[in-house]
Amino acid sequence: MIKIGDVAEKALNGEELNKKDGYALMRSDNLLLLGALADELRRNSVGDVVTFVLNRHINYTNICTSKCAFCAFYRDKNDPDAYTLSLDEIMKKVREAGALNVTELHIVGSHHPDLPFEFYEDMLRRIKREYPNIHIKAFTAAEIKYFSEISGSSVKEVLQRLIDAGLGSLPGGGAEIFNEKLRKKLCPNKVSGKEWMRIMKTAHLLGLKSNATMLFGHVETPEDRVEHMLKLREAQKKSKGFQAFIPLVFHPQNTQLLKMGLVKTQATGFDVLKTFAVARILLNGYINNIRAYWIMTGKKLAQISLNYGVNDLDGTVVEERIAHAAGAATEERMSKEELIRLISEAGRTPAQRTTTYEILKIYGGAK
Ligand code: V47
Repeated sequence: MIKIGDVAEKALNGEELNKKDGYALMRSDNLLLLGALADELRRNSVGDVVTFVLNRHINYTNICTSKCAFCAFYRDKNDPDAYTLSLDEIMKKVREAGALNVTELHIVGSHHPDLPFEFYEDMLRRIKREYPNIHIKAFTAAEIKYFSEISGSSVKEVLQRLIDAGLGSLPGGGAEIFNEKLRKKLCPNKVSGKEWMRIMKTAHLLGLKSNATMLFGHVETPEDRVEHMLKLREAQKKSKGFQAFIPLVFHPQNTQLLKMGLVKTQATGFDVLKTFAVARILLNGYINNIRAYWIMTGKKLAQISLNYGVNDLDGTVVEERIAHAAGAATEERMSKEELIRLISEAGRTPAQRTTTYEILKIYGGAK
């Protein structure tokens, strides 16, 4: 059996960890050791600065043909609470965001059966016409594949047309968990893991940066998580296009997974911190930004995760629908002041970043 101390030594010597090392880490209950190791690797690679972004999320529609078993956000066209925002309604939200001085819009929706591809191009063009300096991070790889299907264009053409219309980067959603057998149960109507990766590779070749997520705490095993992270590490060696890894804590309320009795609980704090620490240990030097999406971890655990390999706390968000449809108890927005307080009280240096991780402003320094 692999000893966790040996894996730690290997990691500290800068040796690349393999799958079995990863399994040993993820199977370990020695959270303090994992945390200390992740913290040391984080300190060596990115230092004490913890970044955040001033952003606003916009979910343009909840009407979706994909119907993933983990999702509580989607609706059928005829459901009473189904919605699709018009371009004018989207612009109203964009202007609200503009007034808050956000630098980033995070725009994702679903697989809408009727909207033409031109709707998405028009959306980007209208935003950019009024706010040429705002960064638009929009459309998951799953949406990109869907746009390619509805437009009859290749993924590359779709991405190029969106870039021409003002797309700045891709968010990391839709990755879920790469195990294809599980995906057949969880999201059979959506992009496969392999396709997700291929779309990201194409995007990176076109010069777009992207993030990568992993949805965890549902039916996956600890080994599935490790394999997911290692697939990202291998892809990153070639493309270098992933800017951040964001483990997303599964919320079961109102989902098929809960209704079918396949998931009854949510990942515990222990499990969440362990997953962050293992992500840092396996990805350090490859994807150096490990982000806590506080909407899904909760604010307090997000703050503690800063001792478990995390160096980035997402942003102001303003409006969040996906996790809240599934029972998230967090607020939907966090002020810049609160982000700064969480970070500095943890003894770290808060810094506002752009979407592409340039530092805009460093705040005061740690206590
Ligand atoms: O892909 C869906 C997840 C993702 C649930 O790249 C759920 O900057 C928990 O990707 N419980 C969308 N999670 C969110 C996302 C994201 C968020 C913040 C920042 C970035 C970024 C990306 O939400 C989906 C899916 O994996 N999700 N349902 C649920 N019940």
